[in-house]
Amino acid sequence: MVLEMGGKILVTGSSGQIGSELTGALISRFGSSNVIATDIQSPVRNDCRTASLDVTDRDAVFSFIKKEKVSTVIHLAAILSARGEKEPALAFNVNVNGMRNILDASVSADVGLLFFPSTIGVFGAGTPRENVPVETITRPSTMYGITKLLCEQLGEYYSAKYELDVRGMRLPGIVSYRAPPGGGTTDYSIEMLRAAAEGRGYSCFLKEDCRLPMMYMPDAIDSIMKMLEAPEDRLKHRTCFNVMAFSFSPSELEQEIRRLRPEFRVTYTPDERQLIADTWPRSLDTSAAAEEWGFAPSYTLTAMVDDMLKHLTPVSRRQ
Ligand code: AKB
Repeated sequence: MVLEMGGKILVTGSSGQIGSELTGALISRFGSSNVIATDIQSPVRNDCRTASLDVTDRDAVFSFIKKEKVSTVIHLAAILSARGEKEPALAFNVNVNGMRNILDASVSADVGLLFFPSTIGVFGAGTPRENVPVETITRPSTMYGITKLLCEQLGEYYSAKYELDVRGMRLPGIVSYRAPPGGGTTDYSIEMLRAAAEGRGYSCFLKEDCRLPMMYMPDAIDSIMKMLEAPEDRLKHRTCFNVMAFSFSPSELEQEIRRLRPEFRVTYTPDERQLIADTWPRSLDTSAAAEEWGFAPSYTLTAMVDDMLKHLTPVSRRQ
């Protein structure tokens, strides 16, 4: 099933980094009366209906999806990598039990399409480092990676067993300026750009040469919309598409920022998040996403840094 005009679209985790922007894109494309934005606390927005929905509350998920006659679920509620290592039981509950509740409720209420983001966290120390193919060694060492790999597999299972079209892509670090990210390993990039825009120095929690796959938010939103609207018969994969726009290390980002802010300085004091990043690849093979649903990111690292600093710089500091 493809995302179509007219059906009700439920977004979980809609106050998060991706949700706060994807919800707006869904409203622009499908109309505000067709989108319901939810989060554990009711989201603050006035362009569509909002509600509080805890995805770990199975009864609440079942009754919400049924009562609202939801036809598509965009399931974004999740605990990310760094927070997941601090609170593994919470990560398991939200990421696995939350996904299972959404899957079962979707099957029982005849939802047609379910999207969830997977992650580069599904890879592990045994995965090749460069140009990683979709099918490769996936033995993650973090609770986040383990739970998201299970979500990929549950998505495949429910798609095969029930008439539920489950789709997902392995997102890299996403850089954006609207809602702050929460609890990820790639969050350093946004913190660094924010510090530079505000005229502060930055102490980075990853090593200066730790290259990771990344993408700018407009390309992430465009990719998710493209994937949702791709005809199902063109998809050979379902829940495990690799996507990324470029790779950079903290020191490469620092150099890019210095192009515009020559006075900007970073110190490097890696913490336990470096251990997570050490198990992730540096680059991915995105050809399956390009072939099957037209993945084509447009922002380069330079264009992203220009745009981020333009938006993040306080009006009082702009020249
Ligand atoms: C994280 O750092 O946990 C996320 C991710 C790469 O999935 N941004």
